[in-house]
Amino acid sequence: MIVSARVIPKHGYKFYDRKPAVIDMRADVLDGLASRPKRLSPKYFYDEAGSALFEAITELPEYYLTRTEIGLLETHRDEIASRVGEGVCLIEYGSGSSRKIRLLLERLRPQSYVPVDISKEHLESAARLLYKENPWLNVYPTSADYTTDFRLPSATGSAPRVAFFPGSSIGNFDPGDAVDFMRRVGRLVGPGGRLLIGVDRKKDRVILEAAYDDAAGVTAEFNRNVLRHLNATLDADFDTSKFSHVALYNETLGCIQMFLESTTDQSVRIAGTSIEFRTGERIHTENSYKYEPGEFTAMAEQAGFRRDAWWTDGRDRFAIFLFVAI
Ligand code: AVI
Repeated sequence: MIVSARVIPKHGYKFYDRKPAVIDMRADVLDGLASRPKRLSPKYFYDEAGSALFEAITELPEYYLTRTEIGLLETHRDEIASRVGEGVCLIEYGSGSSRKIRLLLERLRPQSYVPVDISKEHLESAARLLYKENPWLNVYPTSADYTTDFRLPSATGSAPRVAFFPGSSIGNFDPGDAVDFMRRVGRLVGPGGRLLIGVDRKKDRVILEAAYDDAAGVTAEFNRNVLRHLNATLDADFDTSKFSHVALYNETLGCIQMFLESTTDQSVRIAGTSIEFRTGERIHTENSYKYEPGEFTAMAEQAGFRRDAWWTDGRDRFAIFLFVAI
């Protein structure tokens, strides 16, 4: 019998539950709505209906982000693979349906793939499907809150680590939190480990505002769906027809800001508490920061990375960066 000199752990498929902390949604929502200006965390967008609406957003003609990033991954996957090397442990943050990683797997031939997501059920089914399609790959879905420290499955062994964070989801953090997040990623991948990350670039406000306020009104429904989610989960009685969707590019901050604006004076009950709204009053629901390549590179450097390579599209809309942890 021939025994390979290099022992690669082989477990096929294994689910890891890192037990993400359960948030007190009631307290968090009431606290946000008691703030001035009122705010709701974007994490409440993503119930089942919200996740489906987000998928629909990614197909919209105005929402160039997803298709531009996919184009970049397709065009540059050979170079990405040759820089990253084979046999790595590939960790995807907020993996969702693992759609984008499929573009890289054949070229990268990683030793293991660790999709990390807070939702257990969706993570399980998406990871099982990916394993079925790629039986040569160790797939270790890990349910964890990636904005906090979490342990990688021990089965990933000593393979070099590569974190993948596509979709410009980094833009939904405030810049200081984005640097803290990347510092955390740097600790997880260790010196020499890598971060492959997609970032939406600054551009003309007309293009940006259309991407977040599409003609078909899908983003408006996505925004309003947060109120439906509160109605279902916190026994609230929001009338969604009395809130309009607002998406504005704040040039000073370099971010799209989304709001729900009350179209009338109204009172809403949430978990037994009354919240008053004046006509024109807004709830801030999301920030989506846009970065120039130099600006984002400086943030990654602050977090302890150096830039190895980066790629952008012909219209300078989106960028993918490959960083190495120092
Ligand atoms: C998930 N995230 C990167 C999206 C974005 O573009 O900031 C969320 C989104 N909000 C409205 N449209 C899409």
